[in-house]
Amino acid sequence: MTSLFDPIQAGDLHLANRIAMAPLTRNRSPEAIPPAITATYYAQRASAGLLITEGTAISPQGQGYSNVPGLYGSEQLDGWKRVTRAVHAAGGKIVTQLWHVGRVSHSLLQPGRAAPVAPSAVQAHAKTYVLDPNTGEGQFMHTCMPRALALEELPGTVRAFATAARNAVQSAGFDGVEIHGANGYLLDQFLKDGANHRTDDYGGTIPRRARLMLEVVRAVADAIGGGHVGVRLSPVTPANDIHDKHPQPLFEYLARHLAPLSLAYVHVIEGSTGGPRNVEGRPFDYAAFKATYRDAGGRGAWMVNNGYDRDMALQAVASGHADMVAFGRAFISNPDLVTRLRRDAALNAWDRDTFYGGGEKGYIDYPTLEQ
Ligand code: 8OZ
Repeated sequence: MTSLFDPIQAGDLHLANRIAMAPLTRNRSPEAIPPAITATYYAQRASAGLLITEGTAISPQGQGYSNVPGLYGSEQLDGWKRVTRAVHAAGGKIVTQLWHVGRVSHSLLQPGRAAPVAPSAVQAHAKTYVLDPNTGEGQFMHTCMPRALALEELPGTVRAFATAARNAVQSAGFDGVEIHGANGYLLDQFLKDGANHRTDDYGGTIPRRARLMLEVVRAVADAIGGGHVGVRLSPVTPANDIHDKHPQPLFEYLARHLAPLSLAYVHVIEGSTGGPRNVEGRPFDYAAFKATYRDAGGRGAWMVNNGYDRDMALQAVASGHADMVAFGRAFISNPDLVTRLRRDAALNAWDRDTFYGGGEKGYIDYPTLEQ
């Protein structure tokens, strides 16, 4: 029987175990440049089979929160190079999460203080974290009314994902990338009918709404090889005010079209991101979603996330529900989470007050077990 602690080949990534560190926004990268402590933070957690970085903006327009890192400037890539070197020296594997927030942004964070972009001019009832440009104080602010991307702009959006992927692997030394297709950000906005009201070839039917996502995944796979690419999806999360009337056929369509791309993995958030695993009024059959992917020839690792504890994770892998399990908050407070899970040791509690922003406190000072 397969164990959570067994190695796995995920596309071209050979991973020491089936435990991933989920992407976690930490807002500690002023000027979008990851500082030296970020290298320490990820290296401390390098015993994870796979580290997935926090969401990292592919372009200035893709930024939606203050002090989030990027992949579009040479100093940003140098900052990440320091991270990947430290992780590799510690024996780990690390991919970066390619992020475009779409409408979940504020004009204060956009180039030229322009409106954020989206499939359609539909505002999200959501908040984003913004530093006041005058005082430097952080506060949660309502997202701005977006403008709809013009048809002619979409090839540039696709190219921005591919360029960021190439930079991530060739300049910053990452082992691959994860495309952020979840949580109500740009690609999820195109997928779902609550945010996508377009009447052109990128809106309306399921194939049209899935088109931008699939173009991005194919372009990124062409740029760095599909075996170095993962995709994160959240079929029913209400995060960032996103919803769709018929998620099951939408995601099964996506599964059939992701299957031939020889991806490293598919990463599925089950339920409400960081919250309940069942979302009221939004049923979803995850087993059918996975079966659709496998039946269509998809061989990437199936990674699951959201509210897994040790027993659930062991069971998920042993039963074949999943090939890998991603842990989020538990990794913030337990750099040696893999050892603790192996030994069934107690976990450190996390401190919510230091999740977003700040420095070393709550970032690189959580204790490991005595060796
Ligand atoms: C928490 C705070 C800010 C951003 C996501 C990138 O939900 C995020 C995020 C999470 O995917």
